[in-house]
Amino acid sequence: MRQNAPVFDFKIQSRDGRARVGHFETPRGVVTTPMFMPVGTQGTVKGVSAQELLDIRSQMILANTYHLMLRPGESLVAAHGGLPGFTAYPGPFLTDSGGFQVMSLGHMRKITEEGVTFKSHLDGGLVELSPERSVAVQEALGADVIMAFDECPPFPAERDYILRSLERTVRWLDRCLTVKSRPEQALFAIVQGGIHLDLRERSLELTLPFDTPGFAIGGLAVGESKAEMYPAVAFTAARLPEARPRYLMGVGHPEDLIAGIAVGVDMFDCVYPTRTGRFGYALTDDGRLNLNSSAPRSELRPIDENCDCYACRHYTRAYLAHLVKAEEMLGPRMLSLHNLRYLHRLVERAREAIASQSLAGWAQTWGERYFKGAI
Ligand code: PRF
Ligand code: ZN
Repeated sequence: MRQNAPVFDFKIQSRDGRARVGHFETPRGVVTTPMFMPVGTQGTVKGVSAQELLDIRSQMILANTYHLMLRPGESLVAAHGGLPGFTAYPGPFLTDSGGFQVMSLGHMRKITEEGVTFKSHLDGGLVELSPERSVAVQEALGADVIMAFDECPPFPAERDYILRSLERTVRWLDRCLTVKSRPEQALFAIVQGGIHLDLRERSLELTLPFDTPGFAIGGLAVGESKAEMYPAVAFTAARLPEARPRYLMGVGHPEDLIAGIAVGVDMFDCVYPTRTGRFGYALTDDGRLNLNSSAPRSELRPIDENCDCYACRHYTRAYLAHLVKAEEMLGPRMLSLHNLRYLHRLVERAREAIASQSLAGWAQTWGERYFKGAI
């Protein structure tokens, strides 16, 4: 029997052009959109504690089926009552289905109608993942939103391959919904089709009838240029139902969030803020500040005067640059925390701009300063 969440009541409060501010309720709390999800692949946002995630007002954390099924195994997570018990983060979670991670991390992948067989990146053992197994693992992990098991073709890929792949992704969606058994979890479908608008159209035509409580835009940010990605995002978002949250997977950079929000995207996730933080970079309205360089080492001001994160309230650029230089772990930790807060604040500011019908002007001003940003 097909089971999905009784559509979790996505409500839109305000609009500005195609952009919207909305919210939806999950069993673990309300999520206000547009929003950005920190990536906690292994059940931890690298270097950031659950309390710190709450402090910077994260709303929902992304975790991965692929990694957690291989280690520590979903039963151990289930024994803790699911991801919130395991990780001590009490708010909403979303789990990705594993297909994308198999493609980017697994070795010797074999994709058939049944599913994917691959060698574990941990011990080389053969592992199988299918729509049924992905849903079973995601049910054990206990996230509030779970994702359909899909295939994200590499970039570039043959048109014909992308077409056959997106059709199979729809058959996999059907199988996911058939075995899904926990009504409190909402399953989002994923639209594929690469950068080809006619293939996006085909994917939409086949996927929309499933009327899932939310829809994701997959298959992008895999190596194509922004000039190729943005039209595909705009095209797809414009054809997704108004009354469902739209999630652009694996995106992105601050400018991608703003571009996505402008065309009606509601949810984003990306490793960028934490990864670039680990490399010693801090996001600011004046661009990306490199704390590996010499200039910040003498600056007695915070990364960002307007930021309310712990790092900006307590530390100077000079101190943080010292931590980075000395390879002290507090450095990458604080930069990850700040960068996540920067993206949360960015979407908060976008929500305010939408509510006051000033998104285009705000985005223009933000972009001019961010890209001038020779700091
Ligand atoms: N599918 C899934 N997860 C993803 C993607 C996808 O296409 C992407 C694409 N950038 C990121 N994460 N399941
Ligand atoms: Zn900060």
